Amino acid sequence: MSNNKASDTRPVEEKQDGEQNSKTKRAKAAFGLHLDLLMDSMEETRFRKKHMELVETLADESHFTSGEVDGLLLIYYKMSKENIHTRIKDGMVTKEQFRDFLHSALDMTDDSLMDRIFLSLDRMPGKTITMETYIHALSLFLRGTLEEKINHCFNVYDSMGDGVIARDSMFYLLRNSLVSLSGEDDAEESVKDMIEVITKKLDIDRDGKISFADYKQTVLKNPMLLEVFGQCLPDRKSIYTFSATFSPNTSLKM
Ligand SMILES: [Ca+2]
Repeated sequence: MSNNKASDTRPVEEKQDGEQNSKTKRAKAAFGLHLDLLMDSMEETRFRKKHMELVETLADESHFTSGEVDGLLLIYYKMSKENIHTRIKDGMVTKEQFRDFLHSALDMTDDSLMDRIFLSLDRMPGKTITMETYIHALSLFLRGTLEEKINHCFNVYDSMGDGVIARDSMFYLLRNSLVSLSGEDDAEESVKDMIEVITKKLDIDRDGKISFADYKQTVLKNPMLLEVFGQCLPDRKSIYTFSATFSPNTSLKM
């Protein structure tokens, strides 16, 4: 296939444009830029007006103030604008975009658990996430209580959805997190040793499986064990850094 046709797609007037016109062009470009900025703030105002009630509802349901929800929804809005020429439903953010966002803004880079993390955050099928899910997820990640985090992590680890983490699930989870941490592939023996140690700590009723009750009781006493089977939450440093971008009082709160 020849790409001669595609090689010059500039409009005719631009092709005829000589050096003497470059000044005008720059002025036009600058004007266009101002217009864009103006459009942005007008759009933002419209967006804010449209979602005023939702902001209040989400502020009630989350650990954010309405000002913080507002700031976070603007980020959602900006992400959704990237989809303007795609077939994604107008104004929606895709799960893939949110995944990229968690990767870059909150440094959640361990891909082995990401699918499970998404199932825990959003049981809805489909490519996109709603503003509600987005705010609830960030509320958990940035401000979640220990109990909220316990529910989330257990959901992630309970891959069979039957309320217990059996030995083979432990093996799978620990092997994955060990391989992604150390890069070593022959982790089997270390994983078996880890299962012994962890079972001793977590399996309170000694039936060989970790139930939600086992896990919750242990982690409430010893929060260090929250992410014992792999990272399901952002680390403190990323939370702090990201919080500063939408909440002006971050340093006072930490
Ligand atoms: Ca048990």
